[in-house]
Amino acid sequence: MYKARFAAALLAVIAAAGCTPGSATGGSGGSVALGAVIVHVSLLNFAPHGSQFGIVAGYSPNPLIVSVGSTVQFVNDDNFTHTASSVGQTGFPPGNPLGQAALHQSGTDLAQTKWTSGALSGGTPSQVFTASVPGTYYFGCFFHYPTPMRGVIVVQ
Ligand SMILES: [Cu+2]
Repeated sequence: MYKARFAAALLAVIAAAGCTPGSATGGSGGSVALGAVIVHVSLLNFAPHGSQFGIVAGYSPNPLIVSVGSTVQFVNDDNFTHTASSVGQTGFPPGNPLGQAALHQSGTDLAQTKWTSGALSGGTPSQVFTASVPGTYYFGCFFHYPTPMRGVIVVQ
């Protein structure tokens, strides 16, 4: 009896969490948010190619163009760890500007400085980012920047 009631309560909690907008979080146990534009993350699948922003790779679509007010979420399609971490709005910096802080999830809006998915293990989705301010957002992977993992999101 107790076990049955506990199981029912647990299911109710899970159902409630699944219905809460923006409830998705990074790390293990995160879920893909309804309505979010998904950026797939894969070193293996998305080879370097030229773009108006320079060579990009490791994310798809890349560059991604979204309207103001959209939400964006990164999903790691590989079976090893990546990040999607802001490197600013003025182009790709040389070298690797990403420090250890990139490994710890931060930010919920692309317009925030130094937003990062944190370390996304294989198959894991990031937190949801809102695209609230028009602009060009450059990002990359802590482990694989500058080549071959860097991307651009244009918010317009
Ligand atoms: Cu990577």
